[in-house]
Amino acid sequence: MVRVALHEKGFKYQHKVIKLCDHYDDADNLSKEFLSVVNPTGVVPVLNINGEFVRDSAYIIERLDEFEGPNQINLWPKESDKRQELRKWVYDTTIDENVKLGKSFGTTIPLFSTGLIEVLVKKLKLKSILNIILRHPRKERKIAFVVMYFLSIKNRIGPIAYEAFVNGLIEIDKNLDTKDYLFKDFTHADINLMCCFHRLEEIGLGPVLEMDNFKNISSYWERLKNRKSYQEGILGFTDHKEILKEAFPKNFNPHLNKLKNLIEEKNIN
Ligand SMILES: N[C@@H](CCC(=O)N[C@@H](CS)C(=O)NCC(=O)O)C(=O)O
Repeated sequence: MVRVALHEKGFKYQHKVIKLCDHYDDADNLSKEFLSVVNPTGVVPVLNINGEFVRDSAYIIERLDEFEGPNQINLWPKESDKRQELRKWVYDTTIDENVKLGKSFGTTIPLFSTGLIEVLVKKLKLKSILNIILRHPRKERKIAFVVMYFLSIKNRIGPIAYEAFVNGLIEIDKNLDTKDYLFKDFTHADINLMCCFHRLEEIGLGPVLEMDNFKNISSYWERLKNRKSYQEGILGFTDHKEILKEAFPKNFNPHLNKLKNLIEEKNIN
């Protein structure tokens, strides 16, 4: 999300990819330096803006928008009532730390991605799991990684997210009835949805975005994919095809048909 925002604004930036503890044995995000200097909560992204480490993607993008970039685009409106409305959408479509997983549209996505994370966690050495237990500052993530390592949650956890996911799509579709983007002009909330939808495609849930029940979502998704920032910030950057193939063979996601049925049941059109 932050990379897409940087490209939308046209900023030049340096990036450093670090090794996360759910992917790698030699985790950078649990190192003493990372936890003491970069981010005490042990997560990415973090953006160094003029010497200040700014954390949490939603807050980072709002801060970034205070600067005028070469592309002269504003991702946030000026008026306070519109900012208030956008803030609601932004936090609804990201991993908001104050919301229980699976209770907002944004927090449903990591639950559907559990299959991917579990494949990675199961490859870790036992020593790395002990490192997570000892050092990870986030209790709920620590527990999730340990359970994924010794047991399996990938098929059980998705259903928790069904309701908020479907309601989120209904709400998004409704909002697009008269507009090309959620708020007429492209904003921070559209960046979040670009990333959520991209992840859904990666994990085999893309077909829900094409359903006839949603009149507006598939053309909106096309519009998002046609932005240069999608190419530059997402497609040109991520490369985890092999691991996706392993986690979701033939791009099959076990939740797809259940979600489609639920959408049909709600008789949305
Ligand atoms: N609310 C945070 C969530 C950040 C987050 O969950 N980052 C994940 C990667 S997408 C992470 O750092 N995971 C490593 C870990 O939990 O140990 C944000 O939006 O920046």
